[in-house]
Amino acid sequence: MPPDARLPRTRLSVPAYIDGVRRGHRATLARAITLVESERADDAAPAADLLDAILPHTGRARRIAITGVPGAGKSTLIDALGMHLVRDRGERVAVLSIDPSSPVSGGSLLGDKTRMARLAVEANAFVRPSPARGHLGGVAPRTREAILLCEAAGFDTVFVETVGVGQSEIAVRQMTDCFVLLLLAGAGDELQGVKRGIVEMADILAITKADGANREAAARARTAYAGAMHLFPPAPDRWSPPVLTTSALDGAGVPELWAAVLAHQAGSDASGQRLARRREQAVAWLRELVTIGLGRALTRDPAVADINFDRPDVSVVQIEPAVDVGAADDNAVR
Ligand SMILES: Nc1nc2c(ncn2[C@@H]2O[C@H](COP(=O)(O)OP(=O)(O)OP(=O)(O)O)[C@@H](O)[C@H]2O)c(=O)[nH]1
Ligand SMILES: [Mg+2]
Repeated sequence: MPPDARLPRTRLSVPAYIDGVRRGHRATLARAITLVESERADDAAPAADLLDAILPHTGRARRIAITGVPGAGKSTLIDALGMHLVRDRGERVAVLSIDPSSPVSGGSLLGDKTRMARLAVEANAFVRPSPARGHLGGVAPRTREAILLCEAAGFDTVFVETVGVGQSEIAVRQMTDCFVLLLLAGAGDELQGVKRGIVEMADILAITKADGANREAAARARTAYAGAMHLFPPAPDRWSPPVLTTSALDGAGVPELWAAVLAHQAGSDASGQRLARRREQAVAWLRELVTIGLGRALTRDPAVADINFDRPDVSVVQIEPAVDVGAADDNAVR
């Protein structure tokens, strides 16, 4: 191991990050995401400056969430979809793969790269696993900022892969335009632990691994889900979530899935729903930043650190009113 392997890599200057990201330089983009994900106090100001600078160049990508229970085939399907976009449609695709960071397994960072083996080596693709660090159970704390950086780097589509554990879907839905739920055939939703609320949030459903011996079961599951979808109240723009079957293995249904994403986008653009959703998301983001910032400011405050909460006479904590929410959070909200 080289002597400095355990030390953090040296940071770039803010203009170097901005320039590299804007030119779509993937190594710089990866380092810029590391900077905004950093919890080091001295990274906060450069991260805020970087986000400030790139913000005017954001907002143009399609933001697509791909979710589903562990092993539903999310990574493999994103690989297939991404290849369809890069090869057949000449687009640039970024994938933020949110790893659940299991303290036991240490997460599957390498696993995700291998399951997107084809896309990971494409010049017009960027695959980035991010540790979730326990934040809301599955979405990395700075996923939203990472999406913005990918947009500033010129990617047409940003996929966010998140594992289906409930809370993370709600968080990821608050940063994407289209929510694709992957389901396994032959398991039935009650058996695969997919909560009704998550099915209700989905804009598109896909029964995965519809190939080989599984093809018929997938078709049956599709029919069952398509019937069940009618029981949910219609979306505000009356979009009716289609249920498709896909195989990442033989590519069946992959172009159709992309066509459904585009149809959803066209519909939500026409109805104004996408804009409304992004506005709501910006408000939710602000709220979250304020909460995180206040929490950090509180825990860093020496007056708070000195309090012994175990003392029986400590029941009410008085904090000085001037709470510094932190430069990064303050500047990032526009
Ligand atoms: N037959 C078949 N197998 C598939 C297909 N897609 C994925 N698999 C297999 O299913 C397993 C899980 O696939 P992943 O893509 O890693 O699933 P995931 O949902 O990303 O899993 P986690 O990220 O661990 O939650 C792998 O062994 C894949 O080879 C498919 O379309 N057909
Ligand atoms: Mg995966």
